[in-house]
Amino acid sequence: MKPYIVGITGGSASGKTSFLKGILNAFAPHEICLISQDNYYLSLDQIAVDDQGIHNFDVPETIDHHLYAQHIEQLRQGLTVQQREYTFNNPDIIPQLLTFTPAPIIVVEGIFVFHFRELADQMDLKIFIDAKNSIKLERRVKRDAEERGYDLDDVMYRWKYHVKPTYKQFIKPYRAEADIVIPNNIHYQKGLDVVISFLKAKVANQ
Ligand code: UZR
Ligand code: MG
Repeated sequence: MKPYIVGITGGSASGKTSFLKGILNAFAPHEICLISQDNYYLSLDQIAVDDQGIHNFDVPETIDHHLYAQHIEQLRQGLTVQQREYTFNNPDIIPQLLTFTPAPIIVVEGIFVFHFRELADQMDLKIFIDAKNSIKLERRVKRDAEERGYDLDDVMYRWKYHVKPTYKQFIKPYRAEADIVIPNNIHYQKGLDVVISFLKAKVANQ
């Protein structure tokens, strides 16, 4: 059995995580394995600060992409992989040890997964989630407050100086090499349905 590797990228807060939750919900756990880039962030002391002394999480160097690529390769070979959960440096959350089990479909998700060639070259299908900047910012403000405990000034600063420039430099250029672009300004449900049907057929034919 050769797993089918699906890559999902898009700008921060474009809706990657919720789109792929929709995919995961449509399959039994043994049929699909999600391995997110978030879990490969380096620790805070290894992340560079900008000229204002603020950590910049939006550059590819913040990701241990060799380990990430190696784990994907191991899953392809049918090996189980373990990795510590990333808690976004939230001291209130105790990180868990995540176990990734090989499956017919492996989903690789994150803002730089097309940028890292050792990841992109392993993908059988590339999906780009696309949303307007204004919509992404709105979602980002809400999420960072609710899930990551960041205040508004912090979110706006990062958006302007880290998130927007990185989108232009490291994310958007790869939209052209995606197989499917899912617009997510209003909804993505039908796009999601199409992707699910396609992946169901892949699983059935394996
Ligand atoms: P998505 N990020 C954090 O907010 N905190 C961290 O500790 C690590 C990452 C953010 C990162 C990036 N930037 O924009 C976003 N910042 O997570 C990527 N600041 O995640 O694709 O789900 O938006
Ligand atoms: Mg996400």
